[in-house]
Amino acid sequence: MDVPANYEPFTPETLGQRLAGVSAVTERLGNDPSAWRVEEVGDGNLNLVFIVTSADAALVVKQALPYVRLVGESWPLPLSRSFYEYQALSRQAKRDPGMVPQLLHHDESQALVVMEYLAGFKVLRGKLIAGERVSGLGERLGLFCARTAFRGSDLAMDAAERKADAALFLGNTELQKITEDLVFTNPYYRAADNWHTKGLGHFSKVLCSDARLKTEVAHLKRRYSAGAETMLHGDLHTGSVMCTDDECRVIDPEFALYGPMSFDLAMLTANLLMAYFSQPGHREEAECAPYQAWILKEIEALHAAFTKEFRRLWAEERSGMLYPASLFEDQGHESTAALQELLWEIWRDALGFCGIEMHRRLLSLAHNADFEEVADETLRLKLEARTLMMGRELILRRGETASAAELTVMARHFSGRDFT
Ligand code: SR1
Ligand code: MG
Repeated sequence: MDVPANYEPFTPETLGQRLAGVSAVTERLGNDPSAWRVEEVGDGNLNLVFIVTSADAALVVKQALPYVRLVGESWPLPLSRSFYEYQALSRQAKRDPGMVPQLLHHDESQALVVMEYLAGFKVLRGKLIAGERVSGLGERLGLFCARTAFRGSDLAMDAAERKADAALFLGNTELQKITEDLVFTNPYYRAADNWHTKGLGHFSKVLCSDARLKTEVAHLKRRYSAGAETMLHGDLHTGSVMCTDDECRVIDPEFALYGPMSFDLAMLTANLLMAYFSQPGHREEAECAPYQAWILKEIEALHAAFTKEFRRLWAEERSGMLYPASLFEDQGHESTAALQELLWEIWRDALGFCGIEMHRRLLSLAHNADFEEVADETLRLKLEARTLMMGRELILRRGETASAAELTVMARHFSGRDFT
């Protein structure tokens, strides 16, 4: 793996000197690095994240390590993920302005991106565990998913430009391999780094011994790896969203790739459903029920906003080579049926990807704090079993769930069952 000779992982002690020569930084923080406070706050699986503060301003510095932070140096990982993250953020900033942190600087050899500090924002997963609401959450994220999916695809882009861009992101191979393995494969066999809550082994066996299920998962994995429709965030879970009480930003697109238009929407849906299923582990019944109802409403809002915005973009921005007006409107034919069929395909794929994400976060290597922070093991097992069983239903019967309202009815049904 290529690590430039001058690459060095920074520490709070060394980072200031390095940034002292970067005008995008000194314009904001001033010229005296000894007056800055540097704190390493990364709590994700892969990278270093620093907050650098001066008397006047603050910014965030994200640096890739040449290995997986969660595991250590035994699992090397290319520094180039920082380049892909920077490229993805630049595109998302154009496709849905204001929804990603402002980019200030990128240093490819140090695998480093400097960006806006989101003052007052907290990681969405933490807010969901704490029982905090975000007004307009589902709607705002639905707009983001629709705009990035549509505007990054052959529905809107110049075909040659899109192909060149897809070729660029093909280089993010190792990150895609993590998803191919950890998300689509490892939950369904005894992979070496799998782990799960005590007692969940029975449910793992139920999934591993279901050939029909594994066939559907294999179809969906093929969609993920060969369905290069649009530039995806690639890892859009609730740890990749930061919020205040009424605003959202999307961060961390280092898993970016060209893939199916449904994928980001699916990851978000799955992680909101996991927040929903885990709630009894975080609060008493009286508070739990209304908060769970709020999460389900936001899931419905996410899908309603996605569909509405996708329809609007179809009518107003369909200038790419797919479904051209020359074949439809220009000849006096409506394109409504084509749109409806495409939206149905997106929805159906999204339910399948959603089920798989619900499985991998409980059975594969990288789990979610939503469940990990439930101290009562008996309760955790019960909540996780419900989540796994609903994930299975989603994968196997994704063609039979017609709407987000039906999806939330299904979630209520599974949340009321005891599989243990
Ligand atoms: C080894 S990386 C594990 C997980 O962390 C990232 O956030 C992705 O979700 C990946 O699957
Ligand atoms: Mg991440």
